[in-house]
Amino acid sequence: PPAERRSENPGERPSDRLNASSLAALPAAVAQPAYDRGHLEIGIVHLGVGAFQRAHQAAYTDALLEREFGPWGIAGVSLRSPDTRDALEPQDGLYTMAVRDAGGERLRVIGCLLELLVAHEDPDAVLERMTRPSVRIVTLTVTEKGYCHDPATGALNEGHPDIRHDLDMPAKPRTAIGFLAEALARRRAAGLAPFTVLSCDNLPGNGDTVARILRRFAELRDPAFGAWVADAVACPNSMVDRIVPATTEADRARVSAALGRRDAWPVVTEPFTQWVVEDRFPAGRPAWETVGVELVADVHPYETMKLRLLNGSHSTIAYLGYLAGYETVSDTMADQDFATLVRNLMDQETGPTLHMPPGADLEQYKDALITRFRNPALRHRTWQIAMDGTQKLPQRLLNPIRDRLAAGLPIDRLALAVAAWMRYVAGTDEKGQPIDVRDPLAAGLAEIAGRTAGDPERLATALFGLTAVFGEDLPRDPRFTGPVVAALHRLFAEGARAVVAATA
Ligand code: CS2
Repeated sequence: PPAERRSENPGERPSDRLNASSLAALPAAVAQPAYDRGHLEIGIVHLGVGAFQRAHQAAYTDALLEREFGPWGIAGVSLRSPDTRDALEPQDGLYTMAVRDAGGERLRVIGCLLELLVAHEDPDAVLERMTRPSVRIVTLTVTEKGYCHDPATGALNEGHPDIRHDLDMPAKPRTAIGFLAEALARRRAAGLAPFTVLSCDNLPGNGDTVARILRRFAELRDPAFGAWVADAVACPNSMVDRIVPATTEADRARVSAALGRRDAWPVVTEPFTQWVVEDRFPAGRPAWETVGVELVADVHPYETMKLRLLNGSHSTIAYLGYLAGYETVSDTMADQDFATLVRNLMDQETGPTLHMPPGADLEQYKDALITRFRNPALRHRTWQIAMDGTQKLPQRLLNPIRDRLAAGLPIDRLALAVAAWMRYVAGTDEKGQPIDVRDPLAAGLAEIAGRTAGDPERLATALFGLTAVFGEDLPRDPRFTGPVVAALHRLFAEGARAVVAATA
């Protein structure tokens, strides 16, 4: 819905709205911050203030402030869309987090988001916050495509039009990378210590990735600056996990009714939450370990476990479930054949590629995932997860495929998932209706779909040509292309339900 519907209600008075002055009147069942928001300083700038960050990183920092007050308020930045700012500014940055499962719903108003900025409207304001001495961390959830990189190699895409723009006009950046670089350059010039850059996106080695991209970008601006960034800026890796579907109108209505005043943009999530972070914060950090964050030396095993088991299964559910006509993850998982396929995918294909993190139990982790995917209180749309497949496939499905092929092992279910993505980006569903394919490469995907006109062999061959997705190796390996093309043939001929039932 357009922003007006979220933020403006004709005739609404401030007291009808969730905000600082209406907090005192909230029902006792709704938890709310007891700490002194008025004395909270901005210590973190967050780029990409969406539902995920509000239900994850902000929820941890809010819990921390409740235990131990400190200078860790958050300035939330949207790069382009004004929607979050328009909804939360009249609420003084306050919003409700609804934690839901079959057992019910718990509500808490989160208080650590102090202000909301829209970079596209006012880049100077964002750069000013990022160069404040009090700011010690910049966190990011800008989604995979927000890194403007080549997903297959993890290198900066130097030809990306927004990156070109940010190199030409460094003081008016458009991308997260451009903002980080300009703010760091200003801090360096002012003799201020750099902030720590903490990526919270679902990328393999997300800290290493942002470090690599940022260094290259800085080097293109000026080699000496590039060397300084490489030397001085810490970019710890992190694994983030919490399922946070897009908020619906029904969520807004239900939460507002429970509050007795309107919350234009609550977040709705599950009870499960996990955050594993490498402890490299030279400028200091909140004592997040006191509220459940796992601070470790090496995030890699956690991240691979999560990307392959959770996100790999999610993408499989998204493409196959959507094609089968299922609207949500839990609807898809209610179909026994799909549930069996997902379990077998983890048991027989993705799970065996993992080196589990210390103390983690693979069987328990998979059991918990199945329960989480089945959560009937979340309406997590298959269409939402299906977005940006070109950015997600490498780490979720293609890297486990590489590991299995290297070990000479079969990839039937993983190949079916890749074929389902291909069937999905063909752009027409099994009933002949158009699919709204959202992807940074959508134009190229549509061109390929049009040119290959539903011929599975030609469609697959053309898509394999996307080197940024499949790399140079997989398209040349018949042990990969063979099963994918075979599965794609069957998806076109028999439909997703029949193929899932036969493959499960
Ligand atoms: C999902 C993730 O939309 C997607 O691609 O797979 O957002 C997923 O819900 C989170 O990573 C869970 O931690």
